Amino acid sequence: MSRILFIVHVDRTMLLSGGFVTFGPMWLSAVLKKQGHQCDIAGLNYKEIEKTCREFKPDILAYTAFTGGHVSMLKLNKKLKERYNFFSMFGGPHPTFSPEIIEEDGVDAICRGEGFEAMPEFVNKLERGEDITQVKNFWVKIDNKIYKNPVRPLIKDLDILPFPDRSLYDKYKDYRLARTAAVMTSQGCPFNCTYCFNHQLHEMMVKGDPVFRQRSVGHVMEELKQLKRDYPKIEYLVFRDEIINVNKKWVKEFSQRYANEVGMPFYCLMRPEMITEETVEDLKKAGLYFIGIGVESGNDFIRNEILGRNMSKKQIINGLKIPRDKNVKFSMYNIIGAPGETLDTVMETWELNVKCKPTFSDSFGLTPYPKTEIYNYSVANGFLDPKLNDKYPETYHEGIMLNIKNKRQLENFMHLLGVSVEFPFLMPIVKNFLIKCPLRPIYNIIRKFWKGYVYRYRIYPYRVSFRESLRIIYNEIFVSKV
Ligand code: B12
Ligand code: SF4
Repeated sequence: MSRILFIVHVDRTMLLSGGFVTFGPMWLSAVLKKQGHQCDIAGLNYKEIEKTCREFKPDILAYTAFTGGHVSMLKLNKKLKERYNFFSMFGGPHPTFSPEIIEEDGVDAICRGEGFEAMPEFVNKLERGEDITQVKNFWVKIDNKIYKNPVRPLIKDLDILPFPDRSLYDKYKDYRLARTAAVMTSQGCPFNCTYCFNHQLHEMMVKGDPVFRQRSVGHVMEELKQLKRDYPKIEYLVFRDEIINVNKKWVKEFSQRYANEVGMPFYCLMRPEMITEETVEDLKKAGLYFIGIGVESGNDFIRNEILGRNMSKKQIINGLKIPRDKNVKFSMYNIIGAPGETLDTVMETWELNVKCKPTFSDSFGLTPYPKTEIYNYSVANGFLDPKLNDKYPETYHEGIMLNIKNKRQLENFMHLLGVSVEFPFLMPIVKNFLIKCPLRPIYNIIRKFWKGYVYRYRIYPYRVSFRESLRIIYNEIFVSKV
């Protein structure tokens, strides 16, 4: 039996608003526990990890790293290595696409891609003192020599996996108090947007592997019934799947069974051109309360040629009209600061948002993650200096990464977009005056307050208590990195 301590970004106050759990460790913990190992979790905080190390005495520290967040993980791991004796392994999106982090001091192994089969195989071999240099998906460093292995095929049937181990987070009070929980019914996405990790993943995988896999409706229902039993406080579910409605037959069966067997309001994500009357009606009967919709840009060239979204403005407008007409709330997500972005193109994004009348409009700065198509394009066209590879922000809410004209004004616009979609009469003053003032930190605070307000009054189907909203606002301003 090995003792494995997962290290992830844990934002305690965000746990309260639900959905902010990391599925990699939860799912891996379930698989590992089934094979007799013990697992625990700690946030990215030296004191918390040290305390857990003293009490839990882990053999392995297992980090789930995103690009940007990996820098603090590497630093922390190095510091811990000076005091404790453990094997360190890194998995998640960053090592998957930037496996060269194995060269960093203190990193013993990295896992590329899926860990469901690879991690238990590696842990078992390590425990038994067997050869760990040939485990597929893993790169290992022994006496400064690096052993690189190819990736293995993806798991085809997700139903063979146990349910994610939610108890991993039980130690956090905010999590125990939460009224919202997150669920994942699928892995992967069949689309190829240039800024998303899915297209890199498709390229990396074994030829012929299915890109998108979804658990059976029955398997999901069993998990949700268990969740209701174990966490009776939960009133709202957030489906973290990239797109819930890829498979129409699945949606039909899910809608029917969910209404009878679970019957809780829920949030999910959809692509605009895939929204149909039938899907929304079916899902609404089941409990659909809020849809998150990526629109990304109102400019056709940026949206389709640069970001690879492949959808017309007309498809977006028609798609979003459906939830609006059926009284289902929805948010529009926008990307600001892509190559070619100008003060005119962001105005097109604002216009499209205003036309579609979302419940909430949010925006993010384009962050070209290593090895994505947009990264290569940005470097090749002088928008990004590849030497900045270690300078990724931990979050893409704060600023714009690329070198583009009028960057500061575009960042100001990004922070003021949500408010000016809600109150379109503000746009002349935003455009002609506010974005020109060097007040970005203030605009960022306005945006966070607005988000806090929307969360309190619109996003949740239940009345968010005063205490909960105070914690959410506090978190948005002082703590949140997600
Ligand atoms: C749900 C989600 C979120 C949620 C929850 C985040 C969280 N902490 O888990 C929210 C909305 C909060 C979020 C926020 C952010 N996200 Co996000 N998110 C996702 C999403 C859609 C699913 C992640 C997931 O749970 N997958 C399911 C699990 C099972 O897969 P997995 O995590 O990859 O784990 C598997 C393997 O990687 C491996 N593995 C994982 N950990 C480990 C550890 C070890 C030791 C081993 C051996 C193996 C291993 O095994 C697992 C099972 O196969 C992904 C896209 C995607 N499909 O993965 C983006 C994604 C991970 N997010 C991304 C980003 C950028 C962010 C933010 C930085 C955005 C921001 N706000 O600025 C923040 C960072 C939050 C943070 N620091 O935690 C990027 C990461 C890109 C990159 N190169 O790092 C992704 C890939 C999307 C994209 N843009 O392409 N996100
Ligand atoms: S639709 Fe969403 S999840 Fe799928 S490739 Fe595009 S951005 Fe990624």
